[in-house]
Amino acid sequence: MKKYIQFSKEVEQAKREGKAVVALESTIISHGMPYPQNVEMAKKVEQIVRDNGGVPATIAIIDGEIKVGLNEEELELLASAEDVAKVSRRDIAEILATKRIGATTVASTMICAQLADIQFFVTGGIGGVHKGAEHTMDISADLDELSKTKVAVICAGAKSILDLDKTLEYLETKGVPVVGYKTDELPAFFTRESGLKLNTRIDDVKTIAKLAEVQWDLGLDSGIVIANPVPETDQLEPSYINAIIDKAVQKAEEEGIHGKDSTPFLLGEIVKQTGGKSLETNIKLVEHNAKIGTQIAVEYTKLSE
Ligand code: PSU
Ligand code: MN
Repeated sequence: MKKYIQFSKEVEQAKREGKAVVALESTIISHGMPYPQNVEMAKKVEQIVRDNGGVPATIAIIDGEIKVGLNEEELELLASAEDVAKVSRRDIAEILATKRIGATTVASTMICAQLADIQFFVTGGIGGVHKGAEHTMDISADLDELSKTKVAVICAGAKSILDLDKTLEYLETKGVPVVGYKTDELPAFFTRESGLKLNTRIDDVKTIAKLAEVQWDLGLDSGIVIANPVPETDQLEPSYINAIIDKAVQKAEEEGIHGKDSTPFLLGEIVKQTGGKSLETNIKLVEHNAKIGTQIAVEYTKLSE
């Protein structure tokens, strides 16, 4: 299995020294944001991880290898190439075998992080149960992955392009801890609140790191969702953004968009309809997640000292 993994020098050295390595996904770059804001975001987020005492490991598939830690050229490629595949669990083997360029989703980034022995992963939002899933059965593979892969995902909750109520129910059924960082509610990505109460709230990063240690010490080999709300000054007005989201969902239905194209289509529509305002919020919340996620990862490394 190690023959498929290629670490960057920076990540390899960090692992040797026992430093906190933080995984980052690449679908958010290739399919979640337009160019060039996507590559700017990717570089800035890596820098934030470094500034907080961690080492970033952006993950993607290139030339038949899982790259753990990308250089600038590779980030640029992921951000601008036309033929980047969106790689979830089912696609990993195919994209490796055919040597295509692949951007990893939350699910596949978790898998690669676990293979690379990285426990913490920062992103924007996770996939979930789509609206209308009772008819379409469109449920992101991210949720199943969270139930069986030992990686903690720091995110701003999930977008209300999804059925957030069912998403939480699904995670509860699968036994995935969902921790609100300084919040009682599941954040809804662009907004700090969703109206959905969480079971767990923890206000300090040290205790979250401890929770992760206990979870995995017990052999409860699942992921953990750490939900960090968008900063107050960056959040969007709920009625404004939710109206735009509803329109985007309706348009996707009218145009018959489904399967793996669904989420990227909705994300693109929202950026268009908000005239880029949603993109600004998206970038800010990922940056905030990078800061908090790295703090948690650093605390986790201290537990074993
Ligand atoms: N939500 C976002 N931005 C994203 C994604 C989700 O706000 O970029 C991406 C992530 O990579 C996530 C994937 O894992 O979409 C989920 O896609 P799907 O719903 O097809 O599983
Ligand atoms: Mn889907």
